[in-house]
Order: sequence, then C-alpha cells, then structure tokens
Amino acid sequence: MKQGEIKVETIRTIRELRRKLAPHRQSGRSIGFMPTLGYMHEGHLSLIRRARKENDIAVISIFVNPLQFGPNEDFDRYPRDMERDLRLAQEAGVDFAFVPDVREMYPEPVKTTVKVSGITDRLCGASRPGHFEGVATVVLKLLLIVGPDRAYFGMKDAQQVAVIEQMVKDLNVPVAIVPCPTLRESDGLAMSSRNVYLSPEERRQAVVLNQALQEAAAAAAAGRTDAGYLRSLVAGRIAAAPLADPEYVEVLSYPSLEPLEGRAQPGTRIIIAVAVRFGKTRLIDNTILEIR
Ligand code: PAJ
Repeated sequence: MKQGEIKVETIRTIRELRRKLAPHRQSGRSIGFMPTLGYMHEGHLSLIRRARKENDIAVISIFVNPLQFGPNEDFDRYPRDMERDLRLAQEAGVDFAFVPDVREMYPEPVKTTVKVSGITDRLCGASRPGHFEGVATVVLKLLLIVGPDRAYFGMKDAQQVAVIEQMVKDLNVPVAIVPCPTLRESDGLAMSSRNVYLSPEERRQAVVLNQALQEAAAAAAAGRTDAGYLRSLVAGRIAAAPLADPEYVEVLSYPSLEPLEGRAQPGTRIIIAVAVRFGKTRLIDNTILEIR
C-alpha cells in the first residue's frame, strides 16, 4: 500500500452502509460499533481497539451531530480533521467508517426524538438543555443504521453511558453497551478533543479536575463518604486554580444520578462529576466509587 493511502472503507450513505454490512451479518460475523464526533485522540482509539479485538467487524461513525449542540455552543468551531481521523482509524484496524453529512442524517427537521427522563435532569443535562435528547436520538439512529452486536462508549462521559444504557433497556434495542475506562494524559487530564482549545496556562491548570477527583476518591476510600464533604473538598480544590470557572461539582448515585442524603450506603456506587470552564473551553471529568 502506498504511504498515506487510506484503506478503511469510507461510507457516506445509510443505504450503502446497510448494503455493505448485510452479508457480514448474514454470515454470522459479529459487529462492533463506536460512534464519534471525530478529531480522534487516544481515548477514542482505545475504544476502537477494543471493538476491533472483541468483534469480527469494526465500524466507527464520524459525525458532528448538530442536534446535541446548543445554539451558543461550539458546533461550528468543533475541531475537525477527517483525513487524520481516517488514517488513525485505519491504523486501529477499522473496517468501515460511516461519515454521513448532516443532510444524510437529517434530510428534514426531525419530529421524533428520544428523551430519557430523570437521568438527564442533572449535571450536563441541566447545563446543556436538549443535549442528551440530541445524543440519545443520534445514537438510536446510528444503532438502527449499523445494527451492531456491541457498541462502545467511554466513561469520560459517564452520564452519556447511563442515558444510553437506559434507552437501550427501555426500548429493547438489541445491542450490548460496553462502557470503557477514561484515558488520560500523563499528568492525569482526561483526553478530550476540546483540550486543543486550551492556552498553555489553562492546560497547566486543567490538571486540577483530576487531582481534585483523586483526592476525593482517596478520602472516600478512607471512610469519608459524606456527599456534602466530598463535594466541598472537590469544589475547594478546583476553586484554588485561578483560571478555573466551575459550572458544577456534584456527588450523585450512579447510574441513577440522584442526589445523596448524607453518607453513601455500602454496596452502592456514587459518581463525583465536575464541569469546569477555562476561558471558552468547557471540560468535564468524573470518578465512580464503589462504596464499601
Ligand atoms: P465524542 O466526544 O467524539 O466521543 C466518542 C466516544 O469516545 C464517547 O463514547 C466518549 O465517551 C469516548 N471518549 C472521549 N474521550 C475519552 C477518553 N479520554 N477516554 C475514553 N473514552 C473517551 O461522545 C460523543 O462523541 C458523542 O456524544 C456521540 C456518542 C458520538 C454521539 O454523537
């Protein structure tokens, strides 16, 4: 193969993708699927590699979904680099890359959307109205288009995983959702396509998200599982970074995402989740703790 030549099969229409996947499905090959907004980093690639390993056929989608961006969000300036994404996908062993344009996915304004209630009331659901409706709708469309056996999602977006698992359960979508661990930079910052927006000084201070979460995890492991205490520990730590502008710091049950009264109960899982702005860039991170 010539250098720079892209071998992963790039498919732009729903019809074509269905046509290509049908024979594989008919011959009993398993299909693993990983949806993305593109601008791939190691976090994305870790999910792709896992999909590659656990299935006969690996499919990704690259689609910046307008439905999940608010009117004042970064849809237009969301970073894009299709050529690089396809090269990385190729290296990670992807068989098919589905790269529809907006007209292919939404030929007319949608009148049907998927709303998962309760779980979407807090965290990013509260600060980004309509966001999870946009995510659930596009993910259901993609699952119906691809028809995978397994679909891979990162715990960096733990609320997204909870929303999709609930949707799949409620609507009997025949797919196994596979949650995957968060990949981090060497200093602990969770990898994100949006990290490229950070100035050098913002980038330095952004480690405070993970540091604060780690401190809280250590406190919880030492028995300090009071939700209010953990919340103020994390909030205080983040407030100490001068460029950090916190949007939320919350301690909730996981995956139901309900507020906790006092100490977390043994045998339950809790999430400590944060969203913090650095200038125009909004970063999220979380940690999930098993309470013993
Ligand atoms: P995107 O932000 O591109 O992320 C694609 C997938 O990669 C998601 O499942 C996300 O949780 C995962 N991911 C992102 N950063 C990660 C990291 N540091 N470690 C591990 N996994 C990570 O999430 C979306 O796109 C969209 O909402 C989508 C599901 C594609 C629907 O449009």
